[in-house]
Amino acid sequence: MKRILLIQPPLEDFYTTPIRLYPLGLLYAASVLKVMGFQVEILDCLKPLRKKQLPLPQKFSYLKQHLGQPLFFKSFQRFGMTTEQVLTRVGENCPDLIAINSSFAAYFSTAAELVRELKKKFRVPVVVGGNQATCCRDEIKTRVPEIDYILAGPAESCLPRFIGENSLANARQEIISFQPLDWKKLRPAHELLEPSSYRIGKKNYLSLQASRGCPQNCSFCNIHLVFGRRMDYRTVSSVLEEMRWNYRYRGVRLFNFEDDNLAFDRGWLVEFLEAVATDPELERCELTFMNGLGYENLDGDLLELMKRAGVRKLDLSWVSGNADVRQRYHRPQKKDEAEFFDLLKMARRLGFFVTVYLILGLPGQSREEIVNTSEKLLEAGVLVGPSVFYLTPGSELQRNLKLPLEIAGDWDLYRSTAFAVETEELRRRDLIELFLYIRKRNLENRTRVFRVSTS
Ligand code: B12
Ligand code: SF4
Repeated sequence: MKRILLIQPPLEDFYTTPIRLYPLGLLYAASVLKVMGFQVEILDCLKPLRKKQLPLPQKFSYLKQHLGQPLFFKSFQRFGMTTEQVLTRVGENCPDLIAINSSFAAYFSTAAELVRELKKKFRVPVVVGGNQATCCRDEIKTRVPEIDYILAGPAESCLPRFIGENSLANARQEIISFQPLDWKKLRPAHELLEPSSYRIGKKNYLSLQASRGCPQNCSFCNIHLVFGRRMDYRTVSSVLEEMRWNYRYRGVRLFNFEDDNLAFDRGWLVEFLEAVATDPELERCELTFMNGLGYENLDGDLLELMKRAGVRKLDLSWVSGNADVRQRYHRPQKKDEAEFFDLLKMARRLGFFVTVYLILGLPGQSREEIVNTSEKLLEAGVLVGPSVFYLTPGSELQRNLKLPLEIAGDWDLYRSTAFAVETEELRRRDLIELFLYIRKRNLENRTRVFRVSTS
């Protein structure tokens, strides 16, 4: 066993977010395999991000009347390579093992179709891992028996075990142990990607993680199934080393943190931001936290420090403006509404471009609450990020919500664009209207928000 090809599969949806498709999980998997002596390559099927319009799947036919209307999605699309292109690239690579990332329930059917085609054409074992593989391992086995192995959990633990149990290493590889590796001591294998393929505007970017795990219990979240409930931070120096190396050798100028709760330990964050702010080499770099930062530990001092460290945009998740709803879904409760708005005011004064994310359609949320909250936020000079509620496999809500099997059992519907989960208060029509309403109001406010934030 020598060559392993890691694949980020194509996806099919009404939209995607091109600036966040960095295959970080696969780069960690690649790093583990490299440490174990394998020859590894990455095939990112989302690069280049070609789009092809597809016929609207029958199961989304209820959206047909809305497609193409202003501010709504235009059409259902395939993003990335065609299956034929993937098969050609795999054929050229001649791998001994193919390992596919499956992060999303919503896109599992595309990944599954790819596996079936790969298995028809090549006599090569296929392994699948990632968030979706972890949360739905047994179900995947039943649904797609063509997959040879489904590996649950972080690559740092499941891959060494898998290699050991299946005797996949060859005699020349000096593997002393098949024990889990410490993710904090690994650096994701950024070098396997072409830097110029990952750009935001004119800047090369990358995504990275400084911490894993989250002690909160938000009912709609399933992250603990992969990374656990304990915060586990890297040392500040190792994060800086990763940043400097990529700055120097790959021209990276924007570092996007995909941590789930980076601001949990305020002390760590202060130390990190101070180190970036005073590092001569990283002086002109930008930091983003597109997966959102917890606002509970943020304050004026920290915001000023963030500014000095090259943060310009803030993505904050408030979920709902109704404290009862936040409590019902176990959101952190340390800051009340007044304190949250004070924070927004400070952030705006310092010139940050702020987006506050709301979920639309949690059971218990009402139309009035969402409209009032959105208006308050727009009044405070921030943009509103509308995130239509979707199910995540293995989350408390997904397990406990009483939904018809046509919804609960159909992973294709585990995406916000499906507007799949209707509640007593909010039917599908309401969700679509609210989504469009927020987009329209954002647009009306965008110029004002941008002007203030850059002045
Ligand atoms: C960045 C991100 C995105 C990016 C895309 C990332 C990509 N490369 O494809 C964007 C912004 C586009 C995105 C979109 C969506 N996302 Co998202 N996203 C994330 C996020 C925040 C970080 C991913 C990441 O880099 N993690 C860090 C890496 C290191 O972790 P990891 O990927 O899990 O990898 C580890 C293990 O899983 C494993 N592993 C991973 N791959 C492999 C492969 C093999 C072979 C093996 C053995 C192991 C292995 O080892 C890795 C290292 O330990 C995750 C949450 C999270 N913390 O993971 C959600 C997450 C993946 N997203 C999720 C969802 C649902 C979505 C949406 C579908 C939601 C929606 N709006 O409908 C949208 C789709 C929108 C669209 N049309 O594009 C869910 C998926 C849940 C599920 N199982 O279905 C997650 C888990 C968040 C959540 N709990 O809600 N997302
Ligand atoms: S949503 Fe964020 S804060 Fe809540 S449990 Fe998940 S990772 Fe933690």
